[in-house]
Amino acid sequence: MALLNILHFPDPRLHKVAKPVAAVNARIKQLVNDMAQTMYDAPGIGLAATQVDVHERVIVIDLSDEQNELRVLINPEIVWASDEIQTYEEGCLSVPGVYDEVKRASEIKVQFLDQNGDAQIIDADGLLSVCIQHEIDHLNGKVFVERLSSLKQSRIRTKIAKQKREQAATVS
Ligand code: QAP
Ligand code: CO
Repeated sequence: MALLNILHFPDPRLHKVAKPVAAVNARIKQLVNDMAQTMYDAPGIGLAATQVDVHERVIVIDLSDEQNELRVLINPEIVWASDEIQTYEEGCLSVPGVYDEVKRASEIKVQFLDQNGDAQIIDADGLLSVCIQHEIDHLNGKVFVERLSSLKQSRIRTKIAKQKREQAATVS
């Protein structure tokens, strides 16, 4: 297992569209293990392969406090979404320190392959629904801040640039 490097917004590689996984083989299983370890180490509740510069359609999610309920979604497809919308304050491992409210479908039905390559279909609502939609956005090259108003996006870019300058000045 290995910890992977997480790309940070506004890295242009976060805008690449990920390709479908052709076969859930040993290489993909290794990627899943490394992504899970990277998410748990952060810690975070969701990570898409795009965020670790692998442009294949793989997501890991674990909403549990004990980090013992790993969900793996390969080639996820939203096959149904509710008209009802929910608002959730989202964050992202690729945009540390930034949290803001995003509106998304309340409930979704998602089809995917699990880590054994078996087809699954689940209904998700609440935080799981938000998290799956957030991570599928990553696979499509979209970061949650790009769903905010352009004023908010420009404030976030300014804040990140300032953090980067301060970090550079603080390094021992
Ligand atoms: C995506 O996000 C998500 O800013 C997963 O300093 C978030 O795991 C989906 C994190 C909220 C739905 C709702 C963020 C860790 C982790 C930070 C994460 C930070 C440290 C974010
Ligand atoms: Co994210």
